[in-house]
Amino acid sequence: MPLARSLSVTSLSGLEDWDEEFDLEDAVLFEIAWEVANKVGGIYTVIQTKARLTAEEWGENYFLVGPYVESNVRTQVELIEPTNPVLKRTIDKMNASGCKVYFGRWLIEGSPYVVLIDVAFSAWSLDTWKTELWELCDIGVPWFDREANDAVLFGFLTAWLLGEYAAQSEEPPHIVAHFHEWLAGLGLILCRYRQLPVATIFTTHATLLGRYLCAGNVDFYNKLADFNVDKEAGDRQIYHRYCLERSAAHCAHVFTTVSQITAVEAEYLLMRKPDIITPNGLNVKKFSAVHEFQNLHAQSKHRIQEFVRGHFYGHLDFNLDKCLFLFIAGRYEFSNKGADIFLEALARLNYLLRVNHSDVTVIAFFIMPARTNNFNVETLKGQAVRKQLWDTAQTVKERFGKKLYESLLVGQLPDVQKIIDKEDFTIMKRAIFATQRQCQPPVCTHNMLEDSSDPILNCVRRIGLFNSAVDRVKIIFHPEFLSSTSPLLPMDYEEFVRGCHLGVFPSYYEPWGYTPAECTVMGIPSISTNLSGFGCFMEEHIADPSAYGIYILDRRYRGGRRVSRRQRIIQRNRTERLSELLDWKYLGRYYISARHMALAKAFPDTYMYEPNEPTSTSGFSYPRPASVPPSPSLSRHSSPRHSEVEDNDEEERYDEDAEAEKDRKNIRQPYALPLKNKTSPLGANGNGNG
Ligand code: G6P
Ligand code: 1S3
Repeated sequence: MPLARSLSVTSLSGLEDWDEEFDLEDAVLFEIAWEVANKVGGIYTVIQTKARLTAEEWGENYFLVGPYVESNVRTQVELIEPTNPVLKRTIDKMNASGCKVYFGRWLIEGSPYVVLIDVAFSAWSLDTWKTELWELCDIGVPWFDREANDAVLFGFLTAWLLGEYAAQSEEPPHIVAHFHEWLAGLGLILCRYRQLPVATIFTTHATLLGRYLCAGNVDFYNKLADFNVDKEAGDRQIYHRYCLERSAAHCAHVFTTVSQITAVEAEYLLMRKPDIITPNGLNVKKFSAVHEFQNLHAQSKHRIQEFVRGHFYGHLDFNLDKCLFLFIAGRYEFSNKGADIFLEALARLNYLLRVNHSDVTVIAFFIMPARTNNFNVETLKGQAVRKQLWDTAQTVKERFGKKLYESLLVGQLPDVQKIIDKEDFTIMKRAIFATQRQCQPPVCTHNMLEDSSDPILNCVRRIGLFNSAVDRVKIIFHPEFLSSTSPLLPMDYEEFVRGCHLGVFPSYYEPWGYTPAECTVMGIPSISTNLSGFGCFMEEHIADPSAYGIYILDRRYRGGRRVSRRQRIIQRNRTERLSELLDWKYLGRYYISARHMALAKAFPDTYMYEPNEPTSTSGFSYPRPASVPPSPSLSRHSSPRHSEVEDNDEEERYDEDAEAEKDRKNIRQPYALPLKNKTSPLGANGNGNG
């Protein structure tokens, strides 16, 4: 019998002390998800950003398994011959038996290997496999549920892959298979049923029932303990999906979810308490110079300002330098993502700005994809008019420059009365006439297919924010994800976020919430809620989140405060300093723990798991910044001037550096703080062995 190996991970308090004695040499890791090389939502971001760290740990023995989607493969995957001889035999065997399985490298950071399975090619087996599923565990999948049919095909094919891999191995293999979300869950159920030598992990990124119940106007969090889950799932015609999800959670050696709040939800709705919480990280890019990311903000902001110049042509009666850009982005779930609260808050903010005769204008962007018939004419025209004005200015400038040059050549100053001639005036007047507009700047940039029933547009109609001149809050609804090739706003999402002043994500249902986390690592302050995994995580680990630009709402209305440019710059610096907390370099340890726990449960003779390892994210706290708080209501200004006027940039930079230095001294090693609470309510008490 091989020697038992132990894993001891000191604690959350010492990043450097991560003492890992697990010998993974003969083990292989398969990570299975519908979103491998296939962008549908947030799970894609988890897998894509985590890949580099996992590939570093597992090297040649790490394989991501996902569906084969031709358009994705063409742009993201380099198909190659399998490098691992056992996997090559496995894939050859499956392909010889009527499957289509591909192998390649996913062209992302870490270049992980991917095994992509063409589920449509095996659709002829659907009925047989559905019958087997019914006979095995009484789960009947209706013919009309396309997504569930895909889940059945994907599940049987992934279980086949893992079983075949075990069969093709010469030595008994140590396989870890990590399944994400219900769509991949059936593969796990079949692994356990067939008693494959596989250590299984199931991670849920949201529960099916949670998502459905929250979207349906239910007092979700207060009634969590009272739901009749079978009935609720049946009423929503998702009982078969729910059964797949719940079985996967129960069959797994290790069950994990992305946040404490979803852990509680899972305990009530899936009836199993997660063993470990695996919060979502990001790959953080740190800049060597302090100002580098501030400069990126300024550059991106100028590009958004250009778009605004076009969108509001003929109505540009506000000062763009005093214009703040707010945004909400994500899957279009109106109330789950908090778009309803955001609109209500904007209506109130508009009122406050108007009655106070403020010279600040707030432009709120809604980036949420909906069904459309492409851009609308008025929006495209705005950008065309802006471009025409730019071209006109360039033409006049060139003619002006030429005349000036010629005059200087002959040793004369030009006659300023004549240097712009009649023709110049004519083209300039024509350009100005072109900016006349009979209608208000549009709220929506696209032709909506369901315009009359669209929840954002209906709410805008109710609160009456139609981009009129008197309103200090303007709204732009862009019902499509951003792209750098767009003729309207040619920026990718990251550039856009960098150019904004605040991300607003007042979600009601949000297991984690990548959007505020992405803002944080780019140094952009954000609003989230204490109903989102991210918000709770930050509240737990940062002594004063709002001092760092992490505003966590408890879904109660809070009024806006006047904040100067200097304070915004300081706030961005502080926010960006939190990014290491969200880096996979740090958060990846929870995935490592989950794998070790699963290996120890599945192969107890070979592996031993010591539960002194952190099994929840509790245990450290990021201190309050040493420097003055950013809010005018709390801070004392170094000079009275700051309270009234926007500062000039040179002076700001001086303050900014001093501020950063003070904070750096205070938070040099955030993880070196004493452990607050070693015993987590979600300790290592999994019940997945049965
Ligand atoms: C960055 C730039 C400054 C610019 C400032 C604008 O800090 O480095 O040059 O003045 O952004 O900040 P604001 O919050 O007004 O967009
Ligand atoms: C889910 O995606 P969503 O936007 O449907 O998974 C994400 C990744 O774990 C998570 O960040 C998000 O809160 C969930 O809701």
